[in-house]
Amino acid sequence: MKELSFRTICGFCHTNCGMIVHLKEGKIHRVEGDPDNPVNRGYLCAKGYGARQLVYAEDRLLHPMRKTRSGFKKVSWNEAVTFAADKLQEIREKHGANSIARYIGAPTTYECRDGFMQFMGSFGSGNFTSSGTLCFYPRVTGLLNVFGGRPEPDYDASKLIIFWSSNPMNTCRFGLYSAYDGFDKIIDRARDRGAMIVVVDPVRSEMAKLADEWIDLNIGTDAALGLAMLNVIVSEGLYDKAFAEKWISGFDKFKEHVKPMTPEWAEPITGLSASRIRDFARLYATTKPAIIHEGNGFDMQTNSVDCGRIIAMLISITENIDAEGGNALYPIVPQSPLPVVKPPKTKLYDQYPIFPEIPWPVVSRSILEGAPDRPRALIVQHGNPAVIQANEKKTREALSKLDFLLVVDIFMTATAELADLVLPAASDFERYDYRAVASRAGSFVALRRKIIEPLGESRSVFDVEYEIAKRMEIEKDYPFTNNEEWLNYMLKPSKINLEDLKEKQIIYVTPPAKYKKYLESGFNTKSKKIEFYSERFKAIGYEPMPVYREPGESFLTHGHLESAYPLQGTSRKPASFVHSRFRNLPMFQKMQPHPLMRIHPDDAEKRDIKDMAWATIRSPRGEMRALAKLTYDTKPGLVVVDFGWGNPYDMELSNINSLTSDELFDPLCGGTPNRMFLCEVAPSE
Ligand SMILES: Nc1nc2c(c(=O)[nH]1)N[C@H]1C(S)=C(S)[C@@H](COP(=O)(O)OP(=O)(O)OC[C@H]3O[C@@H](n4cnc5c(=O)[nH]c(N)nc54)[C@H](O)[C@@H]3O)O[C@H]1N2
Ligand SMILES: Nc1nc2c(c(=O)[nH]1)N[C@H]1C(S)=C(S)[C@@H](COP(=O)(O)OP(=O)(O)OC[C@H]3O[C@@H](n4cnc5c(=O)[nH]c(N)nc54)[C@H](O)[C@@H]3O)O[C@H]1N2
Ligand code: SF4
Ligand SMILES: [Mo]
Repeated sequence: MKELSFRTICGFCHTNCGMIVHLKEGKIHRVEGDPDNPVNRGYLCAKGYGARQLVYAEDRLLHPMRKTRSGFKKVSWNEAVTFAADKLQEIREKHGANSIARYIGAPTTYECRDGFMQFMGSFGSGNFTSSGTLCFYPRVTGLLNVFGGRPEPDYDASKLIIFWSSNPMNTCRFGLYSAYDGFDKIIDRARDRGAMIVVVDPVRSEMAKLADEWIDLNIGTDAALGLAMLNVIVSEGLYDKAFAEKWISGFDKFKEHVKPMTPEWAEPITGLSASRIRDFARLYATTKPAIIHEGNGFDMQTNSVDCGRIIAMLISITENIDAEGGNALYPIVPQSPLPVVKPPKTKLYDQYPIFPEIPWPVVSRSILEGAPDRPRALIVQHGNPAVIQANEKKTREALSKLDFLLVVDIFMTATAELADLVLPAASDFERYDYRAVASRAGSFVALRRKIIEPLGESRSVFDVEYEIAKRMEIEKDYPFTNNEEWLNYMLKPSKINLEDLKEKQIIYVTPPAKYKKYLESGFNTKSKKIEFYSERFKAIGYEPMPVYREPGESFLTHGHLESAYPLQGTSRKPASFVHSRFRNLPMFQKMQPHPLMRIHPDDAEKRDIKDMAWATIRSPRGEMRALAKLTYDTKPGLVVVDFGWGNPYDMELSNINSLTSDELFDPLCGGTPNRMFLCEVAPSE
């Protein structure tokens, strides 16, 4: 039988590569990269090739499942929707509209980003939470507060590329949402141009191995490095005075602020010599244009927002902001607002007022403490908090204490197992969806296509939320009733629709990037300038200028733990998986069956730990097991443990977040230090 082929986009990670799906006898037969999608130009990573296994997985959730005393029971959609609507109605009558909260995981698809948004609006609850405190929100909060935008690296004209706490060789995340004529060729092209590559990372990451220079600072000390670089740039006059005068607000105060933050001050903190810090600052300030691609490495520390501010200041003072070959503010695809009317913020936002949503630890604590204004019901969509949030034990406790937990997923995950009701989601190949992509050539929209009918009784999220809304008689504000209508509603401001996209697959909706737009309209901040001194932070009682804070769980802040837990632990995202996903699929399992713990040979020898033998890692919170990998890629004293195991189909004691603390926070955003904990390691019995 002839193969039928469809262009679409992968949804397994934020990169959303163009993909061609081939069908045989109505079933997905094979997939390949789409050469005409500017994101990947034909490349697919190994995970993308696993699409067929995911769709036809034996253990895929295909029916609504309701928890009973004797375990989960298959129920009809009618029963599931009635149960959800009744429960939510009952909770609202007893405790008010803010008694529900919506939780999403990493928004690798827009369906994930938007699912249950309008439902919250129609229900009247302003409680939005997610994995955001661990992902890119903390550093983006920092960037936004300095220059009012989140720039994308403009790789193809850059002379110096700094990957700062990012490892896109593993994560394929070269920008936030941008296309580069094949992201897998960015490094080759940079090399051909003679551009220099520097990596700032405590670990010799896959990207560090390719770099011209690896700046191997102590973990969690980026703010000290960045502030010392700013000190060098200011004190050596490596910036344009006219630019600073015109475009930076509070610069005089800032100059005083960084005066004591010399490279000599930063040396014992960062573990980098003062001369190395000076050289790095000079290199960055004098090689133009240059990029800093800041990544997720300092989000899961306790000084993430200020790290974001410091990076923004480095980018600005060197005039790389919105510069060709620097960090550019690409045009944005216009989209409609969701929900149509946003409910007011609740009291749960008060503790971290600059953060755009409620940090999950605030929600979790309110539940555990039985606070009167706590959410009683949680809708978890496309997320797995039980595995990915800090302190697995406490997270599970909080989820278990809810009056009602609704989970929408495609597998029976650790979080789904705790739910009262689990709804089977249609996969990325069974529903319409889209992605807005920024790029030099202009910003475009790419279509995710419904290629096959949803398997079993699985359904798309918008379909489900509308059904529940209808049952509750709160559907009148809904601007859509299914994915097709949602897509058309969202893209109305871009003047394109589903029919156009079906025909063309990719549609550019903005002109090509223009640089230095601030020359015409200033920056998107209150003062229209780059804010080195933040009046907003000051008014809240925060430090108006960024500072170095000793990282979360360190020997300085927690000296009493040092004798029992003399090692620092951090986590790593393996290339074969996205977070906690898909370790139940044979192909993925084969790529990496078990979590690894990278340990320096000196530390291993002291503890009699052998290469590729099982080791147990203990922290003040709990323990996990991993295969030890002896390597010089990590420094003595630092063990690097793989993240993402912990679902029911994984082995026991495999979740790194059984080790991490939910009691230490970035004071500006409530983020937990999932990248840093004190620990000890021993051979496993
Ligand atoms: N220690 C440590 N902790 C971390 C991190 C770390 O590096 N170290 N990383 C952090 C980061 S950056 C993030 S973003 C979070 C990630 O946190 P999450 O996004 O919560 O993690 P995922 O495992 O991706 O969970 C997504 C869930 O969506 C489900 N899913 C997949 N496809 C579909 C679909 O089409 N529809 C629906 N409804 N569901 C679907 C998957 O089965 C999975 O259960 O973890 C954070 N936690
Ligand atoms: N294969 C795969 N790809 C993914 C994901 C995945 O789970 N797996 N997740 C997706 C998501 S949601 C995200 S947010 C992105 C993240 O992607 P990236 O932004 O590339 O971030 P990570 O790979 O999480 O971490 C980058 C580096 O930070 C380093 N690091 C740790 N602590 C510090 C520190 O204190 N300072 C500095 N300078 N560096 C530090 C780590 O050693 C690591 O090499 O990846 C996305 N892509
Ligand atoms: S999982 Fe791989 S193929 Fe899919 S979007 Fe991410 S990088 Fe592309
Ligand atoms: Mo993330």
